[in-house]
Amino acid sequence: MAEFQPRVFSGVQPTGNLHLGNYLGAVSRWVPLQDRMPTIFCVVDSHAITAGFPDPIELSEATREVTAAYMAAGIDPNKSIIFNQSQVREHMELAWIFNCVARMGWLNRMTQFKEKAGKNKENASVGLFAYPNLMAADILAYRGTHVPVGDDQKQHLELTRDIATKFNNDFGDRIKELGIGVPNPTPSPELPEQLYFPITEPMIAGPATRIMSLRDGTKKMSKSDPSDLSRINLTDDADTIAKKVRKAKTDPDALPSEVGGLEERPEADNLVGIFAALDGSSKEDVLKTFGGQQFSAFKPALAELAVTKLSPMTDEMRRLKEDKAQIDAVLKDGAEKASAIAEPVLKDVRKIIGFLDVR
Ligand code: AQP
Repeated sequence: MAEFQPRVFSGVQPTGNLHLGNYLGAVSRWVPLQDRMPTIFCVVDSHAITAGFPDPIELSEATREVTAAYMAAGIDPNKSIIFNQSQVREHMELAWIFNCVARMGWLNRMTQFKEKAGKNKENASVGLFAYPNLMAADILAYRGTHVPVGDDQKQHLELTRDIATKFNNDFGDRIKELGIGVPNPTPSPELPEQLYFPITEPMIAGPATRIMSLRDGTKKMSKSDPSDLSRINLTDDADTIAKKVRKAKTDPDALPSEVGGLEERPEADNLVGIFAALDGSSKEDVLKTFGGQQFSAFKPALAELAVTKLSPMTDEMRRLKEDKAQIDAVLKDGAEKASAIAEPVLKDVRKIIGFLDVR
Protein backbone atom coordinates (compact mmCIF):
# COMPACT_ATOMS: atom_id res chain seq x y z
CA MET A 1 0.00 0.00 0.00
CA ALA A 2 1.53 3.32 -1.04
CA GLU A 3 -0.62 5.33 1.32
CA PHE A 4 -3.44 4.84 3.81
CA GLN A 5 -6.82 4.67 2.17
CA PRO A 6 -8.97 7.38 3.79
CA ARG A 7 -11.67 5.68 5.83
CA VAL A 8 -14.21 7.03 8.32
CA PHE A 9 -15.15 5.02 11.41
CA SER A 10 -17.58 6.07 14.14
CA GLY A 11 -20.24 4.59 16.39
CA VAL A 12 -22.90 5.05 19.05
CA GLN A 13 -23.65 2.82 22.05
CA PRO A 14 -27.06 1.16 22.18
CA THR A 15 -27.73 2.33 25.72
CA GLY A 16 -31.06 4.08 26.13
CA ASN A 17 -32.56 6.60 23.75
CA LEU A 18 -30.45 8.51 21.31
CA HIS A 19 -30.64 12.21 22.04
CA LEU A 20 -30.08 15.47 20.24
CA GLY A 21 -26.41 15.51 21.34
CA ASN A 22 -25.74 12.13 19.70
CA TYR A 23 -27.55 13.32 16.58
CA LEU A 24 -26.00 16.79 16.19
CA GLY A 25 -22.57 15.91 17.59
CA ALA A 26 -22.18 12.68 15.64
CA VAL A 27 -24.77 10.97 13.40
CA SER A 28 -25.94 14.02 11.41
CA ARG A 29 -22.32 14.89 10.63
CA TRP A 30 -21.66 11.43 9.24
CA VAL A 31 -24.22 11.74 6.44
CA PRO A 32 -22.28 14.05 4.04
CA LEU A 33 -19.08 12.04 4.58
CA GLN A 34 -20.62 9.03 2.82
CA ASP A 35 -20.10 10.75 -0.54
CA ARG A 36 -16.51 11.73 0.21
CA MET A 37 -14.82 8.52 1.38
CA PRO A 38 -15.52 4.96 2.53
CA THR A 39 -17.51 5.05 5.76
CA ILE A 40 -18.12 2.50 8.52
CA PHE A 41 -20.75 3.17 11.18
CA CYS A 42 -20.94 0.75 14.05
CA VAL A 43 -23.51 0.15 16.77
CA VAL A 44 -21.02 -0.39 19.57
CA ASP A 45 -22.88 -2.98 21.64
CA SER A 46 -19.73 -4.31 23.30
CA HIS A 47 -19.21 -0.88 24.87
CA ALA A 48 -22.80 -0.98 26.15
CA ILE A 49 -21.95 -3.66 28.74
CA THR A 50 -19.10 -1.75 30.40
CA ALA A 51 -21.27 0.10 32.91
CA GLY A 52 -23.33 -2.99 33.86
CA PHE A 53 -25.12 -5.54 31.68
CA PRO A 54 -28.39 -4.09 30.37
CA ASP A 55 -31.48 -6.29 30.15
CA PRO A 56 -30.65 -8.67 27.23
CA ILE A 57 -33.93 -8.05 25.38
CA GLU A 58 -33.53 -4.30 25.78
CA LEU A 59 -29.94 -4.46 24.51
CA SER A 60 -31.00 -6.24 21.31
CA GLU A 61 -33.89 -3.82 20.83
CA ALA A 62 -31.66 -0.79 21.44
CA THR A 63 -29.20 -2.17 18.86
CA ARG A 64 -31.99 -2.25 16.29
CA GLU A 65 -33.20 1.18 17.39
CA VAL A 66 -29.79 2.80 16.92
CA THR A 67 -29.52 1.12 13.50
CA ALA A 68 -32.95 2.54 12.61
CA ALA A 69 -31.79 5.98 13.80
CA TYR A 70 -28.69 5.80 11.59
CA MET A 71 -30.79 4.94 8.55
CA ALA A 72 -33.53 7.48 9.32
CA ALA A 73 -30.85 10.17 9.68
CA GLY A 74 -29.62 9.39 6.17
CA ILE A 75 -26.92 6.73 6.58
CA ASP A 76 -27.41 4.66 3.47
CA PRO A 77 -26.47 0.96 3.75
CA ASN A 78 -25.60 1.02 0.05
CA LYS A 79 -22.98 3.67 0.70
CA SER A 80 -21.82 2.89 4.25
CA ILE A 81 -21.10 -0.25 6.21
CA ILE A 82 -23.53 -0.47 9.14
CA PHE A 83 -23.09 -3.31 11.65
CA ASN A 84 -23.03 -4.15 15.34
CA GLN A 85 -19.63 -4.46 16.94
CA SER A 86 -20.08 -7.86 18.63
CA GLN A 87 -20.53 -9.52 15.23
CA VAL A 88 -16.95 -8.83 14.19
CA ARG A 89 -14.62 -10.64 16.59
CA GLU A 90 -11.52 -8.83 15.37
CA HIS A 91 -12.52 -5.85 17.56
CA MET A 92 -12.13 -7.98 20.69
CA GLU A 93 -8.90 -9.61 19.58
CA LEU A 94 -7.26 -6.29 18.70
CA ALA A 95 -8.53 -4.77 21.97
CA TRP A 96 -6.69 -7.48 23.91
CA ILE A 97 -3.48 -6.74 22.03
CA PHE A 98 -4.00 -3.01 22.70
CA ASN A 99 -4.49 -3.82 26.41
CA CYS A 100 -0.87 -4.89 26.21
CA VAL A 101 0.21 -1.80 24.24
CA ALA A 102 -1.53 0.90 26.30
CA ARG A 103 0.03 1.88 29.63
CA MET A 104 -1.86 2.01 32.92
CA GLY A 105 -0.79 5.64 33.32
CA TRP A 106 -2.48 6.57 30.05
CA LEU A 107 -5.79 5.01 31.08
CA ASN A 108 -5.56 6.43 34.59
CA ARG A 109 -5.79 9.89 33.02
CA MET A 110 -9.09 9.25 31.20
CA THR A 111 -11.64 11.69 32.58
CA GLN A 112 -14.66 9.72 31.31
CA PHE A 113 -13.70 6.75 33.50
CA LYS A 114 -13.38 9.06 36.50
CA GLU A 115 -16.79 10.61 35.76
CA LYS A 116 -18.56 7.31 35.10
CA ALA A 117 -16.94 5.34 37.92
CA GLY A 118 -17.30 8.25 40.34
CA LYS A 119 -16.64 7.41 43.96
CA ASN A 120 -17.28 3.75 43.26
CA LYS A 121 -14.00 3.22 41.38
CA GLU A 122 -13.09 -0.04 43.14
CA ASN A 123 -16.37 -1.54 42.06
CA ALA A 124 -16.29 -0.37 38.43
CA SER A 125 -15.77 -3.09 35.82
CA VAL A 126 -12.36 -3.66 34.28
CA GLY A 127 -14.21 -3.22 30.97
CA LEU A 128 -15.16 0.36 31.85
CA PHE A 129 -11.51 1.12 32.61
CA ALA A 130 -10.22 -0.55 29.43
CA TYR A 131 -13.04 0.85 27.22
CA PRO A 132 -10.73 3.33 25.40
CA ASN A 133 -8.51 0.42 24.25
CA LEU A 134 -11.56 -1.24 22.69
CA MET A 135 -12.43 2.07 21.04
CA ALA A 136 -8.91 2.24 19.58
CA ALA A 137 -9.35 -1.33 18.32
CA ASP A 138 -12.75 -0.44 16.76
CA ILE A 139 -11.08 2.26 14.69
CA LEU A 140 -7.77 0.60 13.91
CA ALA A 141 -9.20 -2.82 12.96
CA TYR A 142 -10.19 -0.92 9.79
CA ARG A 143 -7.08 1.28 9.80
CA GLY A 144 -9.58 4.14 10.11
CA THR A 145 -8.12 7.52 9.24
CA HIS A 146 -10.97 9.88 10.22
CA VAL A 147 -13.27 9.71 13.24
CA PRO A 148 -16.20 12.18 13.50
CA VAL A 149 -17.33 12.36 17.13
CA GLY A 150 -18.46 14.84 19.78
CA ASP A 151 -16.01 16.75 21.94
CA ASP A 152 -16.36 14.26 24.84
CA GLN A 153 -14.45 11.65 22.83
CA LYS A 154 -11.40 13.85 22.20
CA GLN A 155 -9.31 12.30 24.95
CA HIS A 156 -10.13 8.76 23.82
CA LEU A 157 -9.04 9.63 20.28
CA GLU A 158 -5.77 10.99 21.59
CA LEU A 159 -5.27 7.62 23.29
CA THR A 160 -6.01 5.89 19.97
CA ARG A 161 -3.24 7.98 18.40
CA ASP A 162 -0.88 7.11 21.27
CA ILE A 163 -1.60 3.39 20.87
CA ALA A 164 -1.04 3.53 17.10
CA THR A 165 2.18 5.49 17.63
CA LYS A 166 3.55 3.02 20.19
CA PHE A 167 2.61 -0.03 18.10
CA ASN A 168 4.21 1.49 14.98
CA ASN A 169 7.36 2.26 16.94
CA ASP A 170 7.61 -0.97 18.92
CA PHE A 171 7.25 -3.05 15.77
CA GLY A 172 8.80 -0.59 13.31
CA ASP A 173 11.59 -2.93 12.15
CA ARG A 174 9.27 -5.91 11.88
CA ILE A 175 6.68 -3.94 9.87
CA LYS A 176 9.43 -2.86 7.45
CA GLU A 177 10.88 -6.38 7.23
CA LEU A 178 7.48 -7.88 6.41
CA GLY A 179 6.92 -5.19 3.76
CA ILE A 180 3.43 -4.41 5.00
CA GLY A 181 3.98 -0.83 6.13
CA VAL A 182 2.81 2.41 4.61
CA PRO A 183 5.20 5.38 4.28
CA ASN A 184 4.48 7.81 7.08
CA PRO A 185 2.54 10.62 5.34
CA THR A 186 3.72 13.20 7.88
CA PRO A 187 7.34 12.30 8.70
CA SER A 188 8.30 13.14 12.28
CA PRO A 189 11.03 12.03 14.70
CA GLU A 190 8.35 10.37 16.87
CA LEU A 191 7.43 7.83 14.20
CA PRO A 192 9.29 5.33 12.00
CA GLU A 193 9.30 5.69 8.21
CA GLN A 194 6.88 2.80 7.73
CA LEU A 195 3.62 2.62 9.70
CA TYR A 196 1.12 -0.17 10.02
CA PHE A 197 -1.61 1.86 11.70
CA PRO A 198 -2.56 5.37 10.60
CA ILE A 199 -2.48 8.18 13.15
CA THR A 200 -6.21 8.81 13.15
CA GLU A 201 -7.55 12.32 12.67
CA PRO A 202 -10.38 13.35 14.98
CA MET A 203 -13.17 15.29 13.24
CA ILE A 204 -14.64 17.46 15.98
CA ALA A 205 -16.03 20.68 14.53
CA GLY A 206 -19.12 22.83 14.10
CA PRO A 207 -21.54 24.48 16.53
CA ALA A 208 -22.67 21.18 18.13
CA THR A 209 -19.56 19.39 19.33
CA ARG A 210 -20.88 19.45 22.90
CA ILE A 211 -24.62 19.88 23.34
CA MET A 212 -25.37 20.62 26.98
CA SER A 213 -28.24 19.56 29.24
CA LEU A 214 -31.41 21.64 28.87
CA ARG A 215 -31.59 21.79 32.69
CA ASP A 216 -27.96 22.74 33.33
CA GLY A 217 -25.81 24.43 30.70
CA THR A 218 -22.62 23.26 32.39
CA LYS A 219 -23.43 19.52 32.05
CA LYS A 220 -23.28 17.49 28.85
CA MET A 221 -26.62 16.31 27.42
CA SER A 222 -26.48 12.64 28.27
CA LYS A 223 -28.50 9.44 28.03
CA SER A 224 -27.82 8.67 31.66
CA ASP A 225 -29.09 11.98 33.12
CA PRO A 226 -31.98 11.00 35.43
CA SER A 227 -34.06 13.97 34.24
CA ASP A 228 -35.78 13.34 30.92
CA LEU A 229 -36.31 17.11 30.65
CA SER A 230 -32.53 17.50 30.32
CA ARG A 231 -32.47 16.06 26.80
CA ILE A 232 -34.45 15.82 23.58
CA ASN A 233 -34.72 12.15 22.66
CA LEU A 234 -35.01 11.11 19.04
CA THR A 235 -38.15 9.23 20.05
CA ASP A 236 -39.88 12.36 21.48
CA ASP A 237 -43.04 13.54 19.71
CA ALA A 238 -43.60 17.16 18.65
CA ASP A 239 -45.46 18.14 21.85
CA THR A 240 -42.74 16.69 24.06
CA ILE A 241 -40.00 18.49 22.11
CA ALA A 242 -41.89 21.81 22.38
CA LYS A 243 -42.46 21.27 26.12
CA LYS A 244 -38.78 20.49 26.77
CA VAL A 245 -37.61 23.59 24.87
CA ARG A 246 -40.18 25.72 26.74
CA LYS A 247 -38.94 24.40 30.07
CA ALA A 248 -35.24 24.70 29.18
CA LYS A 249 -33.30 26.64 31.79
CA THR A 250 -32.29 30.16 30.72
CA ASP A 251 -31.20 33.42 32.32
CA PRO A 252 -33.32 36.59 32.50
CA ASP A 253 -31.38 38.64 29.90
CA ALA A 254 -32.17 39.15 26.23
CA LEU A 255 -29.97 37.38 23.67
CA PRO A 256 -26.79 39.30 22.77
CA SER A 257 -26.06 40.49 19.24
CA GLU A 258 -22.50 39.13 19.22
CA VAL A 259 -21.16 35.65 20.03
CA GLY A 260 -18.84 37.16 22.65
CA GLY A 261 -21.97 38.08 24.65
CA LEU A 262 -22.70 34.34 25.17
CA GLU A 263 -19.65 33.90 27.38
CA GLU A 264 -20.58 33.16 31.00
CA ARG A 265 -24.12 32.37 29.78
CA PRO A 266 -23.94 28.57 29.29
CA GLU A 267 -27.67 27.99 28.81
CA ALA A 268 -28.05 30.79 26.24
CA ASP A 269 -24.91 29.60 24.45
CA ASN A 270 -26.27 26.04 24.32
CA LEU A 271 -29.68 26.98 22.91
CA VAL A 272 -28.14 29.27 20.28
CA GLY A 273 -25.71 26.46 19.34
CA ILE A 274 -28.58 23.97 19.02
CA PHE A 275 -30.49 26.41 16.80
CA ALA A 276 -27.42 26.95 14.59
CA ALA A 277 -26.72 23.22 14.27
CA LEU A 278 -30.33 22.37 13.41
CA ASP A 279 -30.48 25.23 10.95
CA GLY A 280 -27.13 24.46 9.34
CA SER A 281 -25.98 28.01 10.13
CA SER A 282 -23.65 29.53 12.73
CA LYS A 283 -24.13 31.15 16.13
CA GLU A 284 -23.29 34.50 14.49
CA ASP A 285 -26.15 34.03 12.01
CA VAL A 286 -28.60 33.08 14.76
CA LEU A 287 -27.69 36.17 16.77
CA LYS A 288 -28.07 38.36 13.70
CA THR A 289 -31.72 37.31 13.66
CA PHE A 290 -32.44 36.98 17.39
CA GLY A 291 -29.94 39.36 19.05
CA GLY A 292 -31.78 41.68 21.45
CA GLN A 293 -34.82 39.38 21.68
CA GLN A 294 -36.08 37.69 24.85
CA PHE A 295 -36.17 33.91 25.31
CA SER A 296 -39.97 34.16 25.17
CA ALA A 297 -39.54 34.91 21.43
CA PHE A 298 -36.53 32.67 20.79
CA LYS A 299 -37.78 29.49 22.43
CA PRO A 300 -40.92 29.06 20.26
CA ALA A 301 -38.78 29.57 17.14
CA LEU A 302 -36.30 26.95 18.40
CA ALA A 303 -39.10 24.50 19.25
CA GLU A 304 -40.62 24.94 15.78
CA LEU A 305 -37.25 24.41 14.10
CA ALA A 306 -36.51 21.33 16.21
CA VAL A 307 -39.88 19.77 15.41
CA THR A 308 -39.57 20.59 11.69
CA LYS A 309 -36.08 19.11 11.47
CA LEU A 310 -36.52 16.10 13.73
CA SER A 311 -40.10 14.92 13.02
CA PRO A 312 -39.52 13.44 9.54
CA MET A 313 -36.55 11.53 10.93
CA THR A 314 -38.29 10.30 14.07
CA ASP A 315 -41.31 9.18 12.00
CA GLU A 316 -39.02 7.25 9.67
CA MET A 317 -37.18 5.77 12.64
CA ARG A 318 -40.45 4.47 14.11
CA ARG A 319 -41.39 2.94 10.76
CA LEU A 320 -38.00 1.27 10.29
CA LYS A 321 -37.99 -0.09 13.84
CA GLU A 322 -41.13 -2.08 13.08
CA ASP A 323 -39.36 -3.88 10.25
CA LYS A 324 -36.94 -5.99 12.28
CA ALA A 325 -36.16 -8.27 9.33
CA GLN A 326 -34.93 -5.30 7.28
CA ILE A 327 -32.78 -3.98 10.12
CA ASP A 328 -31.27 -7.40 10.80
CA ALA A 329 -30.52 -7.89 7.09
CA VAL A 330 -28.69 -4.54 6.98
CA LEU A 331 -26.64 -5.49 10.06
CA LYS A 332 -25.81 -8.94 8.67
CA ASP A 333 -24.64 -7.55 5.36
CA GLY A 334 -22.64 -4.85 7.18
CA ALA A 335 -20.97 -7.39 9.48
CA GLU A 336 -19.86 -9.45 6.48
CA LYS A 337 -18.39 -6.37 4.76
CA ALA A 338 -16.72 -5.19 7.98
CA SER A 339 -15.21 -8.64 8.62
CA ALA A 340 -13.78 -8.69 5.12
CA ILE A 341 -11.75 -5.57 6.02
CA ALA A 342 -10.84 -6.43 9.60
CA GLU A 343 -9.80 -10.08 9.09
CA PRO A 344 -6.73 -9.34 6.93
CA VAL A 345 -5.72 -6.53 9.30
CA LEU A 346 -5.70 -8.93 12.26
CA LYS A 347 -3.85 -11.51 10.20
CA ASP A 348 -1.13 -8.90 9.63
CA VAL A 349 -1.12 -7.89 13.29
CA ARG A 350 -0.68 -11.51 14.44
CA LYS A 351 2.20 -11.85 12.01
CA ILE A 352 3.80 -8.58 13.18
CA ILE A 353 3.61 -9.68 16.81
CA GLY A 354 4.84 -13.18 16.11
CA PHE A 355 1.76 -15.25 16.98
CA LEU A 356 2.42 -18.59 15.30
CA ASP A 357 -0.13 -19.31 12.58
CA VAL A 358 -0.51 -23.07 12.18
CA ARG A 359 -3.92 -23.20 10.49
N1 AQP B 1 -24.00 16.04 24.48
C1 AQP B 1 -23.37 15.69 23.38
N2 AQP B 1 -23.04 16.63 22.46
C2 AQP B 1 -22.38 16.30 21.31
N3 AQP B 1 -22.04 15.02 21.00
C3 AQP B 1 -22.36 14.07 21.90
N4 AQP B 1 -22.18 12.74 21.91
C4 AQP B 1 -22.70 12.21 23.03
N5 AQP B 1 -23.23 13.17 23.79
C5 AQP B 1 -23.04 14.34 23.12
C6 AQP B 1 -21.53 12.00 20.82
O1 AQP B 1 -22.40 10.97 20.43
C7 AQP B 1 -21.61 9.86 19.97
C8 AQP B 1 -22.11 8.59 20.60
O2 AQP B 1 -21.72 8.54 21.95
P1 AQP B 1 -21.90 7.26 22.84
O3 AQP B 1 -22.69 6.22 22.22
O4 AQP B 1 -20.57 6.87 23.36
O5 AQP B 1 -22.78 7.85 23.89
P2 AQP B 1 -22.36 8.54 25.16
O6 AQP B 1 -21.26 9.54 24.96
O7 AQP B 1 -22.18 7.47 26.13
O8 AQP B 1 -23.70 9.28 25.27
P3 AQP B 1 -24.18 9.82 26.55
O9 AQP B 1 -25.52 10.31 26.31
O10 AQP B 1 -23.18 10.76 27.10
O11 AQP B 1 -24.25 8.51 27.42
P4 AQP B 1 -23.90 8.38 28.91
O12 AQP B 1 -24.96 9.13 29.62
O13 AQP B 1 -23.96 6.91 29.14
O14 AQP B 1 -22.53 8.97 29.10
C9 AQP B 1 -20.16 10.18 20.29
O15 AQP B 1 -19.54 10.66 19.10
C10 AQP B 1 -20.27 11.29 21.29
O16 AQP B 1 -19.15 12.17 21.23
